[in-house]
Amino acid sequence: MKRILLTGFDPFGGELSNPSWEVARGLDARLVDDDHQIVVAQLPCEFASSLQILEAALRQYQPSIVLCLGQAGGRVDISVERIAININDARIPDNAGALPVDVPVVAGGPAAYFSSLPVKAIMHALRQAGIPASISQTAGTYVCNHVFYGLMHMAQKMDHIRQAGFIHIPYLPAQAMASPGAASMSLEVMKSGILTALEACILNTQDLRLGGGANH
Ligand code: PCA
Repeated sequence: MKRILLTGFDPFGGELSNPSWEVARGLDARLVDDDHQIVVAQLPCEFASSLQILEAALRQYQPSIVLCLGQAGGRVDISVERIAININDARIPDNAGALPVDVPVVAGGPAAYFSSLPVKAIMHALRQAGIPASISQTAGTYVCNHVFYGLMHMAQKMDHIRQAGFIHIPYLPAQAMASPGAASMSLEVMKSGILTALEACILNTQDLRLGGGANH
């Protein structure tokens, strides 16, 4: 049985929950396409420790697919991240109080890494399933991008990892109640969407060539 590592974050920024962890833990132990099983890890929303916890989970589980999830409050759909950049520039302190500004994730590392997930195939599969989805050209410069970049950096040296990347998900409805006008998506739809995304990863060893560009 191959393993899929699915991660989510602790709540941050005064929120009581984080949809990324609610989705990940809700999918723990699920089988995907019969020969892959989901294992999960909860990452702290902290620059300093998040990648240590992720690295420990990668070593423990030796997954063939790694999908890290994060909350993107205000985004309207499931956004499949295309690129991780080598910069931390925090707008608010992380859960440990750290506020790095213009510090590389990995000193001396390349400027960016592309996701090795089939991002267009994932977007397409989600839309086919009736779940709003898009390609995102930036995961921001906070802890999510930090984890995404660190994941891609580590994955280079871990032969067991076939595909790795990051998906941002919207607020849960309960969170959006506190921010009138903000978009949200139900936990059930997001869980089903992430399962669909993982099936698309297994089915598509090569990405599809579909439009998914943006002007920003
Ligand atoms: N979202 C934040 C960090 C943790 C999370 O769930 C981000 O987008 O950087």
